[in-house]
Formats: sequence, C-alpha cells, structure tokens
Amino acid sequence: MRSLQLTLAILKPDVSAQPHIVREIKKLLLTNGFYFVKSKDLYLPRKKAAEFYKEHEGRFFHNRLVSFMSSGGISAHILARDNAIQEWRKLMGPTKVFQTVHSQPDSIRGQFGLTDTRNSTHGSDSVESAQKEMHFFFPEFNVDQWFKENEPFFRSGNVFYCKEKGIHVEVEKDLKQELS
Ligand code: FUP
Repeated sequence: MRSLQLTLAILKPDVSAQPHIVREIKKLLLTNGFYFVKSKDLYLPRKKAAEFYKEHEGRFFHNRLVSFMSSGGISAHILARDNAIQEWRKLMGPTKVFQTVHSQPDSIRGQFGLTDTRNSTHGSDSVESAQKEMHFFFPEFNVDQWFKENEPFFRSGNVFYCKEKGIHVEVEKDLKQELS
C-alpha cells in the first residue's frame, strides 16, 4: 500500500457551535477511513484569520470571511489517509453552499452549510497548502519526522481512535505508557 497523505481540516464556527454536528462530521471522517493525527480546539483572532485567508485579500467576501472565522471557536485537525486531500474535499462538497445544497445535498456543506461564507469546514487544496496550513495551526508538528516514525503504524492500521484525546494513538506506544 502506498504512503498515506496528510491534510488540514477545520471545523468552522458555525458547526463548532453545534456539538451534534461536530460529532456527525467526526463520525463521517472515521467511517471514511481518516486518521486523526493532531486535533485542537481554538479561537482564531481576527488578525490570524486574515493571515490564514491572505490569498483572498481584496475579494468581495474577504472581510465577511475573516469576521466569521473569528466569531467563535473552531477546531483544527491534521488528518491522514490515502489521498487525504482530495477525499476530504470530496466529503466536504463544493465551496458555494447555495449551489451545493442542490448539487451535492449529502456532502457536509450540502447538509450543514448555512451560506457561501458559513460553509462548515475547510480542507487544504494541494500538498503545498496542506504543508503551509499544518504549520500554521501546528508549528510544533514535524511532517518529515511523522512520515519517518509514525506513518508506518498508521498505514498498517496499528493505531486506534482514543475518544478522550480525539486522535488516533499507536497501539504499542499506548501500551507502553500504561505499563510505565
Ligand atoms: P474552499 O477551498 O472550498 O474553502 O474555497 P475557497 O478557497 O475558494 O474559499 C475560501 C473561503 O472563502 C470559503 F470557504 C468561504 C469563503 N467564500 C465566501 O465567503 N464567498 C464566496 O463566494 C467564496 C468563498
């Protein structure tokens, strides 16, 4: 089996305020074979939100987007899977909710999106943006080291989902911790 791919997912303020939707989205990720490598709940200050969406500066929706992203709590996740970038974007559905509710009603944005801005989730759109975005939210995370030391455990399914931590944990590591 080829190497897993990493991507960055965000659950935006509209869904983060609805615990049952958060649970639904996490369940969907798990049943679709995604691994949670890192997860954190956070609040994104306006300045950081503007930095994250710098590429959209000058677009008509930029101010609205930045205000929305800093309007409440969010969660950020590093996900692993075969073809993770594309597969997560497929689950999310297209950006524009007012169209997506008709074209892909079963996607996450189709089911839970409220508007084109309040569209539930974010997913990196390329390997380069995934690297940049993972670093933005998890500067301490070392991608090269993860591929060297951890990816083989994930690829061979030698991990389990730890509900308390909200991430997948390597079986051996966890056993060692319990025994020490
Ligand atoms: P995506 O990668 O699907 O999140 O889409 P984009 O990078 O094109 O857009 C980033 C965010 O800008 C969207 F998630 C929501 C916001 N946006 C709007 O608010 N209105 C629009 O018409 C398009 C995008």
